[in-house]
Amino acid sequence: MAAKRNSPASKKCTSKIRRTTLGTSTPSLADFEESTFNFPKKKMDNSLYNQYEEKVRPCIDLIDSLRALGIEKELALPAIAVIGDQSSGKSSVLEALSGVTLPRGSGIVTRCPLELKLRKAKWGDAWSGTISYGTISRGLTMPLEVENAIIEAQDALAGKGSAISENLIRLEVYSPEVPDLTLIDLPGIARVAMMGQPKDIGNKIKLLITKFIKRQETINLVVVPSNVDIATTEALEMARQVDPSGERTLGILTKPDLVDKGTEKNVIDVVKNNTIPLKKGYMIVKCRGQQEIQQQLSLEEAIQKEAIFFEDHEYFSSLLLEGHATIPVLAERLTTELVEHINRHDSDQIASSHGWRPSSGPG
Ligand SMILES: Nc1nc2c(ncn2[C@@H]2O[C@H](COP(=O)(O)OP(=O)(O)O)[C@@H](O)[C@H]2O)c(=O)[nH]1
Ligand SMILES: [Mg+2]
Repeated sequence: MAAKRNSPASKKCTSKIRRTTLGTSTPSLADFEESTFNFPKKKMDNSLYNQYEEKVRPCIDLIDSLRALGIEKELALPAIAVIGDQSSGKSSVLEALSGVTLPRGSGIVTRCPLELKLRKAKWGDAWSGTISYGTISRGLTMPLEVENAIIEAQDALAGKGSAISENLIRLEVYSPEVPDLTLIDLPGIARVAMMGQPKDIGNKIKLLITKFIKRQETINLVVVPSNVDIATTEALEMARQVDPSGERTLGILTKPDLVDKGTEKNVIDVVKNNTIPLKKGYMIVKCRGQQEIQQQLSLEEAIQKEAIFFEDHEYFSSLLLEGHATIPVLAERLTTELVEHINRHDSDQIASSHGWRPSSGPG
C-alpha cells in the first residue's frame, strides 16, 4: 500500500507548521481534542511537554497511523542531542526542557552517553522508569531515583573517578507528563586530560560525540556559556562537519547571569547571529546555578526566575522581546524544528521504503 503524502492527517500536520510562528500560535481546544487522546485540560509546568503536545503530537500520531496502515519500516522518532565543553550547561538545558533531573555540576559529570527516552503514558498512569546498561536492567519507581541510578551506572561502566566510557546508558521514562522524545546527553569535550585519564581522551570523546550527532533524525544543540569566547568553541565546528547546511544545528548560550560587565554587547551580537552565523540562529537561556541547586530551587521556580531575569535585564530584555530567550521559548522553537524535521525526514523515509521519491510523487 502506498503511503499518501497528502492524506488528511498529513495535511493537518503540515498546516500546523505553517500556522506556527514564534510566540504567536494559539491552538484551540478543538485542536487538542482532535490531536491527542484524552489530553488533560490542565496545562503542565513542563515547557517542552506543553509545546510538544500542541505541535509535535499530531505528527507523532500521524506516524503511528502510517505504521498502523502497514508501513513496517521503523520510522525514526526525533532526538535532541547536546554538545559543548565540559560544564557549559548541557545537562542543565536538557533537564530544564524535560523536567527530568540529571546529574550535573562542575567537572566531568556526564561520563557516558545517556539516551533518555521519554515515553508518554496514558493520563492517570504512574511514573515509571527503566535504566539499562551493559547486561543490567532495572526498574525505577520515582523520578528522585534517576540521578543516583545514572551515577551508579556511570561508575559501573566507566569506573569511579573521571574516566569516560563510550558505553551507552539507556533510561526509559514513562509518564503522562513527558513528550515522546529522545534526549541525548553527551560527555563534554575535554581539552586537557585530567589525572588518571588517557592522553587521547579529547579525541575519544570527539569520536563518541560524532557518532551521535551525525544521525539525521537528531537536532543538535551546541551549548556555549555566554561568558566564554564563542570563537574558541570546538562544538560549533563539530556540528558543522556533520550538518554542513546547518539544517539541524541550533546555538544555545547559557549562563547569561555570569557575563562580565561591559561584554553584554558581544553576547547580544552572538545571539543576533552577527558573530558566527548559523542558519537556525541562537537562543539564550538561564538555568539553575550550583547555589540554586543546593538551595533546592525547583525547575518550575527556576523558569519563573529566568523570565524575571530577562524581563529586568538592562541589555538582554531586548533578546526576550525578539523571541531569542528563555527555556519555554526554546521549547517552542525546538518543537517547530522537530515538526519540520519529522515532515522532511520521515516522509523521505516513507517514500524510500515504498520505492518513490517525494519529488516524483507517488505512483
Ligand atoms: N549561574 C548559572 N549557572 C549555570 C547555568 N547553567 C548551568 N549552570 C551551572 O553550571 C554547572 C555545569 O552545568 P552542567 O549542566 O552540569 O554542564 P555540562 O557539563 O555541560 O552538562 C552547574 O553547576 C550548573 O548549575 C546558568 O544559566 N547560570
Ligand atoms: Mg553534563
